[in-house]
Amino acid sequence: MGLFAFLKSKFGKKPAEEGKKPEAEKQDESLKTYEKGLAKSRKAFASRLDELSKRYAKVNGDYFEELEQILIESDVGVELSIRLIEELLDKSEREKIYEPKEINDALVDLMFVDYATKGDSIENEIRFASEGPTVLLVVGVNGVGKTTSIAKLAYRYLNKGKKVMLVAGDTFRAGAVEQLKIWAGRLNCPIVTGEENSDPASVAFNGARYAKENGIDLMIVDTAGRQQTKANLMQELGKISRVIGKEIPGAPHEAFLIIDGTTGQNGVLQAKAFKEVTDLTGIVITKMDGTSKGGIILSIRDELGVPVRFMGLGERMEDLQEFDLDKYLYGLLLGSE
Ligand SMILES: Nc1nc2c(ncn2[C@@H]2O[C@H](COP(=O)(O)OP(=O)(O)OP(=O)(O)O)[C@@H](O)[C@H]2O)c(=O)[nH]1
Ligand SMILES: [Mg+2]
Repeated sequence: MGLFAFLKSKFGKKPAEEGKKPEAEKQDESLKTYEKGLAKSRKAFASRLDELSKRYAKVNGDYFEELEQILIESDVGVELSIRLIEELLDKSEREKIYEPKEINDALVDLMFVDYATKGDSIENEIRFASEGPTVLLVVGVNGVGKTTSIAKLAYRYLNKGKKVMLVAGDTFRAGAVEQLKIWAGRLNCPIVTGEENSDPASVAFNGARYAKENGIDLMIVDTAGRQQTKANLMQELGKISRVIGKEIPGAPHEAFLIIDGTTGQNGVLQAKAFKEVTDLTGIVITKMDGTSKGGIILSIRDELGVPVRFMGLGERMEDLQEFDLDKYLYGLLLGSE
């Protein structure tokens, strides 16, 4: 069975069932969030694939060229797009597939296989240390959604019964500490802050102390937005990590880079630069609801091998979803509307 058929049978509309289990309801909610959050991307990608397949009776060179263009414009990345099209051409010739719809299905299969076979495991939830506090460091350029994603992640793990605390490591931007304090108040979780313009590493140190002494399960460290081209600011991240690691062995256990999904291929450049100074364990792509270029996820995976762990599909707390490849492809290709 091709992936198209598989996704349809997995997620396609089923008649309403009485007395659904809470777990199944959660799954439905999550799928709806994907469908809604990826509406723009779906419109740009799936509708164009569909439209293309209707214009050609049989695939030919022009068809593949148009297909490549759609991939590139959806931010799948030039290199990966070219490779996908080459593989597709090969398959078409080898297996004598000339039907446009079949080719499109095969493309989706290739996208799936390409993603699923790269890099490490596909477990996306935060991996908790076997004992002591688990530390998550959150980094990224300015305005990508670090602080709000932190709030959403805190919300997620508070709901799972974890003791969560926040550390206001952005001592640089006026108002940043206040912003995180407001979130801590709303979420009702402890926060460690420092003075404006104080050394973020010392705030992180105080945070780590607090976490150890108060039996915290998850300590999330916010950091100031920084351009990947500013060497001194990038090195500061290394210092923060080292200081935390001295207090809590193995920390930071997780380091997430936040990328704004609307920035396109520049996100890939950011990821490369941040990867050099921190041991990134995951990527969170935000604002997917605001872009029609949902293919960015594939190119990030292709070029970095760092997994996308969470995806921001809107502004509600629940809109930060664990990344799920099936749901993503469903939302990108088949969802409602
Ligand atoms: N629509 C949408 N908006 C988002 C999402 N994630 C974040 N935002 C918005 O993006 C804006 C910036 O978010 P912040 O969390 O303050 O970004 P930041 O990276 O902490 O910014 P700096 O601290 O200034 O570097 C806010 O208006 C958020 O509401 C998302 O998934 N979807
Ligand atoms: Mg911030």
